[in-house]
Amino acid sequence: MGKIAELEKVVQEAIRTAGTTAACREVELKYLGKSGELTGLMRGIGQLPPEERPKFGAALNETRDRLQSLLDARIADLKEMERSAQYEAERIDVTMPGQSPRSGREHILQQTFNKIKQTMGSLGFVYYDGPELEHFKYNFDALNYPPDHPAMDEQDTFYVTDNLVMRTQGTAVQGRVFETVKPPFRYFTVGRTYRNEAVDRTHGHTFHQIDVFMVDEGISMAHLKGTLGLFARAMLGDEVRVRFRPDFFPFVEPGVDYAISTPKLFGGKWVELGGAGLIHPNILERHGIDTEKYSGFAFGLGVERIPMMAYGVDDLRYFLENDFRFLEQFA
Ligand code: FA5
Repeated sequence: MGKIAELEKVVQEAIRTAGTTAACREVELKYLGKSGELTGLMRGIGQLPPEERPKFGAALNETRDRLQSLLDARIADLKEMERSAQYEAERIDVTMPGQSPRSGREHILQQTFNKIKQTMGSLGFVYYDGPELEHFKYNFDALNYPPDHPAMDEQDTFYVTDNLVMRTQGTAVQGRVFETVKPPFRYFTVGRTYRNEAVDRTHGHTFHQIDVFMVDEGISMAHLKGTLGLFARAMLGDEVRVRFRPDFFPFVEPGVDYAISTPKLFGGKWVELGGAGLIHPNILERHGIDTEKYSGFAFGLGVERIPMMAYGVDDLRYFLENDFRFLEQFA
């Protein structure tokens, strides 16, 4: 009995000083488990006189039960302490200033492309994507440029081979479309264009153009004017005005250039946007289209000019320089 009491004290102390639940498990294994020391005492029961055995057994069982409850209570306490320590370590200070993630947004030119596509799509025009590295014949020949015509000098470009150029105008897709579809049709394209140009605030060597053209019965300058007016208002608001003046492009007859003005910007001054006209009969005939029945209009303009007019940007070089301070303004 003395041994039981002695061992009980040892185990009580071991439980008291066990600092973690893992240490408690060790105590349990060492003293209370199947091959623990307390159970070991039970094995000696055979050496006792028979009349003492029940008392000894009962005392041993009671002691083990007491120690087990003590241990269980200690484990519960420690678990609680460990959990609070973990909470404390993982605590989030909600009063700390936050770090807002940098959110991306579409480039202002991409926003403009999307709006163009939406607007022209809603007017029934089909999008066509042509290559930036273009055959000379689509960029010039198919557009009714006579050989060595000075109009080509206005669009001096980057030759990659004798027959391949970086396209100077979105109008180059016309020949590709004319070769594959028969009228009536309405198409538009938006994309990069290139010119070997002295770069300044309004001219880049790399820029973007939108080109629009349609062929149908009875198409006249009135359709051109109406479509361009709609387009300009959709892009720049209802106050925008459009002005046409005669101009020459080999692929239209009559040809015009057109400018827009809005009361809010650039003091209401006229700003040239692009060229337009009725598609030259030579081009229609070249593709076997009956010019007695069909006629068409076309217009093309610089995409950069649209956000320049919408936001009062006075230098188109900003658009391709990727300066966040500029780009972040266009949410
Ligand atoms: C043309 O490119 C004709 N293809 C437009 C056209 C289409 C006329 C269909 C008739 C029928 P132009 O060279 O004028 O035309 O250029 C049209 C517009 O593109 C210009 O008004 C300007 O807004 C823009 N642009 C031209 N060159 C540059 C440049 N280097 N940098 C930025 N924008 C330019």
